[in-house]
Amino acid sequence: MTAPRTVLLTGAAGGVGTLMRELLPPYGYELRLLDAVPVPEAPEAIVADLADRAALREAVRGVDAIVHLAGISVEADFEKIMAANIAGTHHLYEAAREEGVRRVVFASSNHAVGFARRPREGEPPLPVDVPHRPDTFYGLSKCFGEDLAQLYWDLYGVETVSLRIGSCFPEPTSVRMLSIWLSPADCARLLHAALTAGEVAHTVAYGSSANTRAWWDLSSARTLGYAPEDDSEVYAEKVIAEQGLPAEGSADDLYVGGRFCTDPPRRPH
Ligand code: NAI
Ligand code: 15L
Repeated sequence: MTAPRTVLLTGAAGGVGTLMRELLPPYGYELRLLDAVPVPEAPEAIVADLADRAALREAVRGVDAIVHLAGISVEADFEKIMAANIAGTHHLYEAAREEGVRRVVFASSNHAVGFARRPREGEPPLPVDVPHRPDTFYGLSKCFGEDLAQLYWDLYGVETVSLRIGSCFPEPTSVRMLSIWLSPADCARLLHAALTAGEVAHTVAYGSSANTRAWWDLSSARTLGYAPEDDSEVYAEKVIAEQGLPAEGSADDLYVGGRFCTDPPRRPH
């Protein structure tokens, strides 16, 4: 596909959205911003909930692609996840279909496969084609998003890259994050690759940096053109000194999703 220029960024007021508002424009994108809450220092941003189908249709009109970050990003009551992440993502895809937007980059999550065992030392990295194994209703909503993306490709030719993001924060703050950290700069590289790769149909890729302790097979992301440059190892000594290694047999030790499997962080009611 021709390189997209105008990109709708949903979830623009959130953590990743805030980072990407700074890091994506240098790649040549003109961002149209959307969030349910006002976006700081961006009065031009569209303030709309994913429940508002008319607003979504208007928001996607004329864009070349969509980066879909909006949604609940931790565990919550099923009804809330249902509205924001499941129905909301469906509304966005419908708007894309109706307005002829050809490509979506969907922020999936490692929690779509959170109950998968994390590889031990010497074992091969986790491939993208492991069966879905969500650890929460939140993870389940990401499984839905990936399947919805496949459906919209098969039925309507709307392409998606579903990125199973690890932990995208300025720095890794836990031992688990040393394996799954996606630096903000690498996140921008990955989004750029997902936006500009040739035919992608529905491609699923893990999103992490070139971490020494990486758990995931990044070949799918690399095929898109992603070349990560950062490695969490520079933070390892500090993080391990502060926290120690996860206890053997703990969720952080056993599973990709870590504590989401047993004690997930929750959005307040
Ligand atoms: P965040 O919680 O900081 O931001 C999410 C944004 O979506 C918020 O600004 C919120 O207002 C907006 N939003 C929520 N419900 C909405 C609705 N119904 N309509 C419109 N906007 C709505 O999350 P973060 O960390 O920025 O993550 C962005 C995306 O990436 C999320 O979809 C998250 O699930 C996914 N992700 C993030 C990871 C990370 O490490 N930060 C890891 C894996 C996936
Ligand atoms: C996610 O999917 C969350 O959105 C993010 O807040 C982090 O908790 C991340 O996964 C993680 O697994 O560290």
